[in-house]
Amino acid sequence: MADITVTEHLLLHQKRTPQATGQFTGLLYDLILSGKSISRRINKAGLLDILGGTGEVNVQGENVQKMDTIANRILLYRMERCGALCAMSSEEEAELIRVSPEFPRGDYILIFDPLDGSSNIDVNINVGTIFSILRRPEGHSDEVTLDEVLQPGLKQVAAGYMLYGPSTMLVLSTGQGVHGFTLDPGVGEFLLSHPNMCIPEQGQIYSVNEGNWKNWDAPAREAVNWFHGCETSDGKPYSSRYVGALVADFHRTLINGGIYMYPSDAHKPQGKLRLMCEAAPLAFLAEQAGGKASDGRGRILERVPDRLHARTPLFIGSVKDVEAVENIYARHA
Ligand code: AHM
Ligand code: MG
Repeated sequence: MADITVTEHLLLHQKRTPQATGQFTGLLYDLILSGKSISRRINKAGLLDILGGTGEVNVQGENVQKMDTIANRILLYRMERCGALCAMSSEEEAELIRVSPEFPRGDYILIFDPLDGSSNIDVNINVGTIFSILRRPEGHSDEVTLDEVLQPGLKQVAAGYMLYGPSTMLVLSTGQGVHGFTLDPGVGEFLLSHPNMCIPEQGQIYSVNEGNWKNWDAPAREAVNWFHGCETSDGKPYSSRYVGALVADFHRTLINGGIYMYPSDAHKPQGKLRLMCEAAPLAFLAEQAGGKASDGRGRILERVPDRLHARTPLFIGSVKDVEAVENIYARHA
């Protein structure tokens, strides 16, 4: 099984899709190549003087890390030239990026968080790149409009992430289940290591930044409190785990089950996480793996963003754990 490369996997998918032109496969190929370049830089970050901040603050009001900028540039440079895209949106860029007319343009739109969890990088803890791929609606004029990009997560044609951890992994869904690939650095290829990933129906772990407790409203407190009192099937209390890098906390949840929560709070009334480049792609993966993703009151994938950097509360993971939270929010409606 570990002999199947991601390229072979993508070509198989292309063969099974009669209308495929190869544009989408080419897009994913270039995205994966960008991920390998980022992974290589991260592996050597402590040796290359690329740790720490740049001194700038990004569009999200967060301190920009040097590696944020490097990962963003790697993705923008390669993906603008891939021939499959008409537009891109990055967590690090305020505006929509339209592919320059000097490059061939395609039908797809790429949304990404170049380096999620980047405040962890100085302490050598997991970070990752999260991506979402949309198709441009038909019947458009030449210039891509913002309205064409502001699509609900349900419309994603693919989503995934590259996790730069003890191993570099690619987790991908093109709408036919979720598959995980591990980078073999010796051969420079991602090999299929986790076919058909499924989230257990109920987990044993809850993941949330409890430092925000005093700023939460009643339903958020009640939801977290519910997991304090929750027991696993063998009568043990739920464990608490919080890396502080969504991509890493989600990856654990995808494999082991449980729930990741980032509710809104008094300082972040819309929530912290970005709908288009963080919540929607992970919600797509969660649902494809048999799990659930909610903003407490409804399905993340049905949320229509009103702007590129719209934020949302997020509750994601095992079906039963996310339903428990939704029930609490419904009682407070
Ligand atoms: P980032 O994309 O700039 O790294 O910000 C998002 C991160 C998530 O990865 C993580 O889950 C969350 O912010 C942590 O926030 P907090 O430090 O408030 O717990
Ligand atoms: Mg992020």
